[in-house]
Amino acid sequence: MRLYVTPASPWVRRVRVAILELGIEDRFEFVQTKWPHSWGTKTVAHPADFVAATPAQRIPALVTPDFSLTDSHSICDYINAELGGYRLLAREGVARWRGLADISVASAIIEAQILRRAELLRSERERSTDFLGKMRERTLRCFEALEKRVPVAGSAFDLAQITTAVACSYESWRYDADWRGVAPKLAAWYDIVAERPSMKATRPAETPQT
Ligand SMILES: N[C@@H](CCC(=O)N[C@@H](CS)C(=O)NCC(=O)O)C(=O)O
Repeated sequence: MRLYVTPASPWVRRVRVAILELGIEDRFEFVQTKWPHSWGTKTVAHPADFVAATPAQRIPALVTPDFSLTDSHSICDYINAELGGYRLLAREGVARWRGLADISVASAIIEAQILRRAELLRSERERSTDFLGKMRERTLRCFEALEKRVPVAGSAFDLAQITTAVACSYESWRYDADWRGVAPKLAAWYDIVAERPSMKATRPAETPQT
């Protein structure tokens, strides 16, 4: 299976960490993508195989022999159900819905982080400071919510924890450490899970430019 990636993307990272946690990396061919900074506002040119893989032209995208999946949610769902024996998210019941509740808040953070990034790639003249402020406020509000449900030490590093850890990491890497002030217990938890081999192997780095 072919997985389109870049080390800067938190959406890609949650998929890559999930794969590493399940020990199934030999099932994938990882294809590094390249992006110009103009991706934030313009449709950019991509190689034909990537265009064929995903009409959304976003990463992550997974091509299996039978179908293609064009976002991290469906890819994580596929990996968990078909390759992971539901070890990263319960198949049903309250554990599933609690997991998805946390995933939805952590994903709201990642979405705001990426929207903010796209806005910051515009020229200063074009940027909306209102929009940037709104995304930052949403991010901090969601960190505050996650602070009220910090994972118990030693509990399974599942999809909810993976998505949360990726959001924490991206915020410090791209922006600042203010989230640690609003979510100190979460920050202490993050410092522990950041040392997992799957997290260390996927530390963010800038995307190669076309
Ligand atoms: N909801 C999607 C979001 C994917 C996404 O926004 N990926 C970004 C990279 S972090 C991207 O490919 N952006 C390029 C673009 O929007 O043109 C997911 O879960 O995968």
